Amino acid sequence: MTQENIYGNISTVQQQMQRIRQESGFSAETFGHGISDRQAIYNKFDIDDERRQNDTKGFIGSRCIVSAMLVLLALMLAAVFSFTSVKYSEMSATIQRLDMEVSLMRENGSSQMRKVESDILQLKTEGSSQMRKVESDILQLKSEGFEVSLDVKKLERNISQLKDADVQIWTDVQNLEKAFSSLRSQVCDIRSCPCDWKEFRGKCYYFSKGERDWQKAKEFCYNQDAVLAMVKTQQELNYIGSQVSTAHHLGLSDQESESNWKWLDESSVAGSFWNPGEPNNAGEEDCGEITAGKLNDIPCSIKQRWICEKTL
Ligand SMILES: [Ca+2]
Ligand SMILES: [Ca+2]
Repeated sequence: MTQENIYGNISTVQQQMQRIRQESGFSAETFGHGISDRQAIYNKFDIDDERRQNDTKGFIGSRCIVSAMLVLLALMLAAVFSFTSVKYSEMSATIQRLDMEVSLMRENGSSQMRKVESDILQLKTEGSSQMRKVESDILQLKSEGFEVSLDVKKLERNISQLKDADVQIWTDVQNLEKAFSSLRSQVCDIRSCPCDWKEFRGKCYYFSKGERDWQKAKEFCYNQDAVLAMVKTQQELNYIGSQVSTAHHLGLSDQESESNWKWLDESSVAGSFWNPGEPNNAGEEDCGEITAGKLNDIPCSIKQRWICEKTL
């Protein structure tokens, strides 16, 4: 639609409005303004009174309804305002209370945080103290372990010294036995045999009081410038047998050759000197003894009394 068409339409409408005014007789100033305008209309078109009264009553009733609605609206607005005010007051109180609670929580949180920090510091302090205690204990244990090690080494040295002393004691015993034998010979030189020795047909015999194995007994006799007794005659066997009531080692063995029994001077032994059934080598018996007046073979490790002899 062009601008010229629009202006043409407007002009057409204005002309129609002017024509309507002229036909109805209303001026532009009175058309559409209140009761006076209506009255003018009534008068113009000659409307009867009853219709006019009804129309006026309806108009007045409409105004009353509008007024009542306005009052009701005002009351509703007042109620809404009152309700809003109450809610606002409650919300303000709630917000204030929440602010206080937040402040209190912050304060409590700070207090608890300080408490936690204090606990952590205390734990660190206690932990350091415990660590120092453990380190001290470790050092003490190391020191004690070192002392124990020293004690063990000291005991080992003592044991070694005791072993050396045992060897020395045994050597001393042998030397004392030699010295004792020499002294006894000097004291008893007026006699045929040393003190505590017995003489029989040109020989001196020593009957021990202690007990030793065959080898130790042999060494004892050697230290006495004697030998384990060798029985060469029946008379000698009878004599020795009469002097002892228990078994005694003699200078007899088959250690060099099994069943080849010889005296220490390599001489043979008479077969009739053996007890019946001997020598039987029962359980490896390689050393000779006298028991019950005759000979028997026994293990060399048996410790028992022995007899030494030496020639006058
Ligand atoms: Ca044997
Ligand atoms: Ca035997």
